[in-house]
Amino acid sequence: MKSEHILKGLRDRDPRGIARAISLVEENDPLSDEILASLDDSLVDQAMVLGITGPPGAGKSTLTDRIITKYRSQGRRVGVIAVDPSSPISGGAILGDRIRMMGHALDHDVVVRSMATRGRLGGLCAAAGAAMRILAGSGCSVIIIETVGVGQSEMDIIRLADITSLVLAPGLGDDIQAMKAGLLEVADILIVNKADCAGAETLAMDMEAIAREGVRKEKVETKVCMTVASEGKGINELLAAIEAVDASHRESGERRIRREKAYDLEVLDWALELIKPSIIEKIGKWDHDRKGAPRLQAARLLAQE
Ligand SMILES: Nc1nc2c(ncn2[C@@H]2O[C@H](COP(=O)(O)OP(=O)(O)OP(=O)(O)O)[C@@H](O)[C@H]2O)c(=O)[nH]1
Ligand SMILES: [Mg+2]
Repeated sequence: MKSEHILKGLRDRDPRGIARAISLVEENDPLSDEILASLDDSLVDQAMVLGITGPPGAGKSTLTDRIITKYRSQGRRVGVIAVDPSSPISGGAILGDRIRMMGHALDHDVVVRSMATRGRLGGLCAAAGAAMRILAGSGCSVIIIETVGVGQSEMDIIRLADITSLVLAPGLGDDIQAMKAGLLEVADILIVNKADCAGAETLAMDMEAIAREGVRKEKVETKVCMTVASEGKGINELLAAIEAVDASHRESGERRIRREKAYDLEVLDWALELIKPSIIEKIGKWDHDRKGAPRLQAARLLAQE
């Protein structure tokens, strides 16, 4: 009965049903398989997954909000996965993102999902991948993943995206420099937001230079866009850049390659998820002497029938 109810909610594309389905899969509920198997794979294949990453305060959520508005005006249904590095207890940033997307709160064709990175038991890629599949399977043809580009788990999650954009803004400080390097490598589009603020031109020139140098090994041209997200400026140009990258990735086969890598990443994450309970059970039952390095004990435990 429960299962029918959940599956109906998904079929009806009811935001609450979708949220419930994502939660169940995230919690590894026994219904997970049924939920995931009910999804239309062709919708998942066709959806465009856009990663938006960058330092705190660069304007990622404000941009996301503007991008949603544009896609909605084209009649497309949009899903958002907001990955929140803050504590799940304080919930500050989750609330922030929710509030900023309030403009779409009553729109049933915008489905926002927050996901905390801390305090979670399971793999983030597994959970985010499942959320992406459920959102796409329930008709979202655009899925935006917003992450603050810091930790490794966030670098991993960005690999789930078909297209990655890095949002920067002038005056965000030196710590950004360090993280930029890694992110620049994966970014297809460099967005200089807060173009209304001092230093934006210089930043954009720096980014243009970096884009020309070709930081990335496989080197597809990196685009640089300037935006004032708070005023909705530069959004049409940004969308055009996104569409262009998408088209070129589809044509060159890059999109398929990324999807395959992302798929493998999800499989790995799920495999670790699924094996965990049995290991925990083994450890619970294991009568060992706690002598020697724990690493050796772990190897012995795994070798045990
Ligand atoms: N001047 C100016 N302010 C902007 C612009 N875009 C966003 N802001 C402001 O910058 C602040 C941060 O914007 P957010 O969209 O929350 O930034 P974020 O990157 O999502 O931040 P986190 O989610 O906390 O990492 C807000 O006060 C926005 O109103 C812009 O283009 N120009
Ligand atoms: Mg944000």
